[in-house]
Formats: sequence, structure tokens, C-alpha cells
Amino acid sequence: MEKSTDSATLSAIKEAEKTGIKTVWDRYAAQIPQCGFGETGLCCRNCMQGPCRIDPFGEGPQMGVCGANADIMVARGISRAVAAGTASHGGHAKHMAHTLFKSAIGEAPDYPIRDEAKLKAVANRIGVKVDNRDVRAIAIDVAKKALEEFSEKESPLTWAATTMTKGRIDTFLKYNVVPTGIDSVVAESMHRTTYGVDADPVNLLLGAVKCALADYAGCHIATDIADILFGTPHPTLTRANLGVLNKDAVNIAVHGHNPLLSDIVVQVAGEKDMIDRAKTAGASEGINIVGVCCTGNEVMMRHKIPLATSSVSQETVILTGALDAMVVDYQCIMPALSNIAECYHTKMITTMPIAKIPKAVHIEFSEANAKESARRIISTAIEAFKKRDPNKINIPDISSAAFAGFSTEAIIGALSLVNKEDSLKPLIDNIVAGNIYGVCLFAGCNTVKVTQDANYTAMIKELVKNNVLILATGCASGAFARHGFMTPEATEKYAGNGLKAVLKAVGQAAGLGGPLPLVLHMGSCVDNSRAVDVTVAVANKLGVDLNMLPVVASAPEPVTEKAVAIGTWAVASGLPTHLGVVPPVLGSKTVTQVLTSTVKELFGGYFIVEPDPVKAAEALLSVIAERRRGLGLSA
Ligand code: NFS
Repeated sequence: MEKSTDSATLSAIKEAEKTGIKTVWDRYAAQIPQCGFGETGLCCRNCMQGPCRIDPFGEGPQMGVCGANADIMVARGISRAVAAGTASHGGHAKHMAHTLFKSAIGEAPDYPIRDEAKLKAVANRIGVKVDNRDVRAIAIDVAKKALEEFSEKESPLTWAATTMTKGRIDTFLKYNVVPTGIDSVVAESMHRTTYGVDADPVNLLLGAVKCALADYAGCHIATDIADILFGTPHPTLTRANLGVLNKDAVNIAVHGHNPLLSDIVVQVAGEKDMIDRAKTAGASEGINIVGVCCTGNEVMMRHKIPLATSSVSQETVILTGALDAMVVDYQCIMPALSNIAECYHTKMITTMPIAKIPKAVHIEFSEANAKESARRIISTAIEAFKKRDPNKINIPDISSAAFAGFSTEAIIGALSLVNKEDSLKPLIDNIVAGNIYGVCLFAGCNTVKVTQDANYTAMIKELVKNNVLILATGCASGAFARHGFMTPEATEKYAGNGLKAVLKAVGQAAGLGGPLPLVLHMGSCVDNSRAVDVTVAVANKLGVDLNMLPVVASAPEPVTEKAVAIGTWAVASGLPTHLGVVPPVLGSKTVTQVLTSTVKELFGGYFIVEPDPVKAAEALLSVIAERRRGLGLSA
């Protein structure tokens, strides 16, 4: 199997091979064959009478020591993955909410409220009084309401209840999957999956849906507060891929998830004193910040920061020999980075008390001293720059232009330039007319198990040829950005005639002088909430529920437990959701059946597992056709 379709990644891998540095691909090869019990979900370590394994071929044991069978083991495994994902997004969101609160009471001076309009819009939506009130008072109430979401409440989560359709809420109530606290439902999931609690696979899976809906609320809180503190994104042009590293600048990569770190690093890197110090150290072009993974998306769409690479290829940024500091917060950061950094002058810098990595420098980052910490981080990078080995520099001269930053507000704003009175009308009219056949949200990661980006690039070509509008978040957007799909040129080259005409009309009205890019970049993984907002607005306008719309989702190369949580709430929201990698469920026929079929009867959404990208695109197109027929539209 080829390791990647990205020539910059391949060039970096070649460099690693030359110097004997091991990367994720080597470590994966060393794991082959991977454990068949784990792969099928038939391994349980939930108690100390285990570990227990069930023989998928039916010859060996069919039960663990406690009597748990394959269905229970697989359902518990999925449920715990959703809980871990929810805890991650929840942790990120809670961090944001605490910072908003501290900002409002004057204890986080580096985090002023940048987007009052967004603050007021969120306040209005969640029932916080806005009129004649001081911004800080509103922010305190919004932050308190957000923090209340984490422990057990009497009522459903506000961030889920106020952002979904009425039909969805009724469905969630009907199946008793309405979460009332983000942290409390994570705890409930851990409880019900521990030794000797829930042994009904369907009940366990419904528990996973409940937890996933809390994940959705967490994502939405994270998006809302990021916009309040750092500004709501608008389309902006930047570049993506390893060629964005600059040999004449101090290169600093921000990697991880929370803009609370990356946004401040970007701000401080613009300070004259910092730039002067970099120049004095010999970096004639000053400081160059580049992004990796989701925090890269956050600063890409708000500050034009170029994206160096994403998820599976994160090590390649160090392999350029020109990275002076890799600055990380939490999530999706390979511990291997600090080993590779050791082979170079690169400083690996951790910043969060819950995410330390041996051999990294730890510069703690707190709301009270954010800018000061950022100055220390950048100074450390400047010192490292002085130790660069020119013989080791190998920056592939490869990068693509990329438009980023299509927030819900930006999309609606662009549409309203076409129709001032009724901004959603152009979108809906074009869906009805078939110029937009359907919508596909690409989300999720890059995995070492698939040729990097191959599924993304093959699927998008099939879909857009058939006039499917493409939204993307997370490392999915990274894949498209690195391959040049986030450009008007890609629209001209790949879009079907109907889609092209729509993207041209909106692009022209928005003053871009050409079509909108082929992929609308909606942000990081928590920003999947933005895609829901657009979909809910369309559903409400049409007077139908989400499970009737010709909207689908795809994670062609999923990796993390967060992706499992997002996929689960996408399905519960009514979206048929494609996975390009088989999740660890095949050990249970019951669970596989529920996730790919039975769940459709409950929520309308379901998982489509298809590793072949062309077949996957065909499957999504036929789902869109079915939905269109359901709405009485031409298929
Ligand atoms: Ni999403 Fe973002 Fe990327 Fe996957 Fe990780 S960075 S939160 S989990 S790997 S898309």
C-alpha cells in the first residue's frame, strides 16, 4: 500500500527513510498483523478476571468469565469510545467556558470579547437577557449557562435543545436519549459499561447515543465561545502543505485543538519586539506560524495562518528540519513527536497540565498569563532557531492555495447577497431544482490504515461531478486543502454544471470575482456544529426534519474516539454517515446490524461502512436520491 497520495508527505517520508528515523508508518508496519480480537471488538479488559476474548469463528469461548458475550463486549467498547470522545470535546468546551467567565470578570485580560454580535446571538438563543445589558454581564450569564451544562441538571442540555429541530428533540425524548449533563453522561456511560451493569446491547447503544448527543452540545459550546472570544470566521485565502514552512523565518507549529493557546501564540508572534528578536537571531523573515490538525484550522480561518499538515502526517513537519518549535495543547498529538524532535534542533513544547510528554519542554499556559507564556514559547523557538542544522533542512516546495473560514454566518451572509430578504432561498431553490443534488459533510481524520487522502480525493471527485455540495471540517478539510480542492479553480475543474453555476453565482455576488471554492471549509472538528446549524436552518425553513434532507456525512479515514462520538450524533441527527474504515464492531452481528440498519428506523440516520471510495460515493449518491424522492424532488 502506498503511504500517501500527498507528494509533500511522501518527500518527508523519503527523508525519514534516508536518515533512519521511524515514523507512524514504520510503527504501524511493526504492529502487523494487528490483534484480530481487538479489531473485531471481542476483547474485554473491563475487570481483573480478564482479559477475556471471544473466538469470532465460534470454536473457542463465546463468553467472558462473567458471562459477557460478543454483543455485550462490542456494545460496551463502542459506548466507552463515545464516552472518551465526549470527555475530550467536553474538556475543550469547559476550558473555553471557564475562560469566557474569567474574561467577563476581568481575570483573563488577554481574552477580550471580540465578537459581541455572536455573544448576543448565542445569549438570545439560550435565553439570556440581552437588552440594555452590559456585554460583560451577558458574557457572565452565557459562561455560567455553559458551565451548568456539565453537571446533572433537571432539563435537557441547552446547547442541544436550542440548536436542533423540534422533530429531533421529540425523537430524542421518545427514545429516552436526552442528555442532561455532559460530564454526568460520560460518568453514566462509564458506570453502565463497567463490570456487571448494562448487559443489553441495544440499551448500551442507546446509552452511547445519549452520550454522543452530549458530545454534540460540547462541540457547539466550543464553537460558540471560540467565535465570541476570537471572532466568527469569514472566508480567507491562505495556503496548505509543508511548503508553507519558510527557511528564512523562525517556524513555529501550533498543534492540537484549543484556540485558547494557538490564537494567543499567533497574536504574540505579531509583536514587533518578537519579530525583531527573531531577525536579530538571523531569521530575515521574522516569525512564521503554521498550523497542524484542528487548532491549525482555528487559526487558519481566523488569521490566515497556513496549514502545514494534518493528523497522520504530523511528524513530517519536524522532518523538514526547519521547524523550530512544535507547540501543542491536547488531543491528536502523537507522543512520538518528541522522539523525532530529538533528532533535530526542534523544541517540543507542551503547555497543558493534563498533557505532558517526556522529553518535551513544558511551558504552562493559563488564562491569567496567556501572552506571557506565549512570549516564553516564542523565545524558546527563537533560541532553537539558532541551533538549526542547515544540512538537515529539506522543505518540500509543495503547497496549495486554500480558502478557509466558511462559518454558518459567512455562508448565510454570502447567500443573502443573492437574496437579501430570504437568504436561504437561493440554497433551497437550487436543491429543489437539482442544481445542488445534495450536501455531503466530510469530517474526521487521516489514518495510517489507508493511503493518506486517497479516499477523500476519490470520493469528492465522484460527488461533485454529480452536483453534491461539499462541506468539510477537521483533518478532512486539511486533506482537501493540501490537494487544492479549496479553490475556485477546483470548482471550475471538477464541479458538475449545476453545482458550478450555483457556486459561481454566489461567488460573484460575494465579490470573489469567481466561483466559491469546491469545498466549503467550516473549521475544526468541534465546528461540525456549524454544519448542523446550516442543516437545521434549511430543515426548519422547509418544515421538514433532518432525517428527510438529502444531506449525508462521511468520515473516510476516521481514527479517534472523538470521531466515533461525532459519527454517532450525526447518525442520531438523521444523517446517513459513511465510514471508510471498519470500526471494531464486526465481532457482534447484533451490534453491526443495529448500527448499519435498525438505527435507521429510530433516528433516520445509520452507518454505511465502505472502504472502497468509489463505491462509497455511489452509496451516498443513492442515499441522496432516496431522500430526494422522499421529498418529491427529481432524483
Ligand atoms: Ni478531529 Fe481534530 Fe484530526 Fe481526527 Fe484529530 S485533529 S478533532 S480527531 S485527527 S480530524
